[in-house]
Amino acid sequence: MKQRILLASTNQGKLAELSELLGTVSKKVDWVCLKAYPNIPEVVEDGDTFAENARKKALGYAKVTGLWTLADDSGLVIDALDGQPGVYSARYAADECGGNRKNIDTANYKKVLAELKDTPDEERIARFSCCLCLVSPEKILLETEGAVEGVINRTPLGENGFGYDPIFYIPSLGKTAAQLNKQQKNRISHRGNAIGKLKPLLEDLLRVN
Ligand code: ITT
Repeated sequence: MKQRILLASTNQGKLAELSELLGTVSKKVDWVCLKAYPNIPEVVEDGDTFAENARKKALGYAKVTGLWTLADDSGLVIDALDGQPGVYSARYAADECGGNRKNIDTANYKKVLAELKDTPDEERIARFSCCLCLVSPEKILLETEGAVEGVINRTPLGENGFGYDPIFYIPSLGKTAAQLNKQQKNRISHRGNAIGKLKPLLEDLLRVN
């Protein structure tokens, strides 16, 4: 029998991406996402780390629904900004753009570029980080973390992706994340990396359950 798992996100794109990256393991899962629970109270992401937020989200929704729940949290960590925007990545420039969700991605990366205006090239080191947490309503079952290292470019480049992708330059590829297609990004991304680590662990877990 398939194991039902709630993905703690309303983002259908995330569900499709997860299912694709998990490959055959995903066929053993009956996935649902938060769209199926329109009235569920939102779990506030107020942790200090990605791992804490993923854990909090997963346990919060699992307790309310009684389902195994998978949650993720991710963001951009910049060494020269003491780890900012970090857990604030999604809303880093929220004040500057008056809460206009449509422009938030551009406002966020423009704020990073402004903050790093005087930072020399060799100190513009950054990484995207992603934490995944799978829980039952009672306990944590699996946790994984993935990251991709890069450098903050001085100008935005590329049209693909979202968020900070246009300013995240990956030296080994000679491109920003926004210049990669979906397959290329999945291969190297923090999320792809964390899901890749989850895959064999989930396979084992589903075998014994
Ligand atoms: P949820 O509704 O599922 O929480 P979200 O958009 O808040 O989706 P995340 O928590 O995964 O997504 O990421 C937080 C922010 O970090 C996101 O809004 C982006 O600004 C940034 N980010 C995360 N992954 C990224 C990626 O692959 N490329 C560019 N920016 C990314």
